[in-house]
Amino acid sequence: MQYPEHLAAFKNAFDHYFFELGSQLYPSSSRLHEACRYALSGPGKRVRPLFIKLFYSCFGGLDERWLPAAAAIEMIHTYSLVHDDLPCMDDDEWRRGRKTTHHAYDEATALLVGDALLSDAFGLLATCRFNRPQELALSVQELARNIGGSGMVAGQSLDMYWTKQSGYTLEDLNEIHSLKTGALIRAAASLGARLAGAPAADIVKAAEIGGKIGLAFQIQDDLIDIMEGTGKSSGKDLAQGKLTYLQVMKPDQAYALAKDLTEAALSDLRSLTNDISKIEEFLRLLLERQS
Ligand code: GRG
Repeated sequence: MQYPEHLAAFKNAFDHYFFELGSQLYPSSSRLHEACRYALSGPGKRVRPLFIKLFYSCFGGLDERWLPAAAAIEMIHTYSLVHDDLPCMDDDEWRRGRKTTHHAYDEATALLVGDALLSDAFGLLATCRFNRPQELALSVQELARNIGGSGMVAGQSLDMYWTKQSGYTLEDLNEIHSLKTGALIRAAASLGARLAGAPAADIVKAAEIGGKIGLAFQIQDDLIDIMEGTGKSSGKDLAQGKLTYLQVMKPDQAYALAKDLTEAALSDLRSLTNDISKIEEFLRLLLERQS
């Protein structure tokens, strides 16, 4: 996916910070540290870090305080991918154009890489500077809720339960993907707003907007699976009996749903803040992405 200049600048700033951080957190030549650096150095799109930055700026944040928060969220995202790729889950050999961590190393190491990234992400979040000290505790609580046993992990569990089973509805799909994909983007949106010092009511709304954006992102991810020449192995999700929106609706309906969710997110944002142009540009880019 090609980012316009200003988004590419944010992404470059993030990548620079993130790679330095990987070397600082995991400096040794131990197998675990090497594997952590390997997992962190995969070329991701950095969608969640960019959402933190964009929500931070949107609610008036001006400095670089978004970087550690964005890195914490990307570490959690990376942990979820490393664990999702394991043989007991999605059993994937390739991720971000490279061997998955358990193929490059071994299963036990990949499991421990995920454990390390998840734990160290919270350590990093604890270093973030908020305008009001109590906001840090609220952020930790909110992030944990979004990714834990009633958040992303619950979504993954439901996804595994329903994969290869029939009979699920659009409501089931919405619930699963709101948890599995939406919850982390929800957390990114509210964390960006909270760091910028937004009022409590706006932080709640930012989280809701993040949830809508997360679902639209997942629907587009499902559409990419059936597109030719997108870099994803075409039709892999469908062939593996994975839970996708295209099991319950046609591609044009799925695209319309993603578009509606994006427009609803933008309209909600407009009622909160004046300058949404950069988020709007990013959302439209994500809606039309092919990778
Ligand atoms: C193992 C607890 C646990 C959770 C796993 C994130 C996840 C939950 C599974 C990954 C598989 C998947 C396709 C999830 C849907 C969310 C999604 C589209 C992830 C890929 O995110 P991108 O496209 O990836 O932002 P990059 O590589 O660009 O960071």
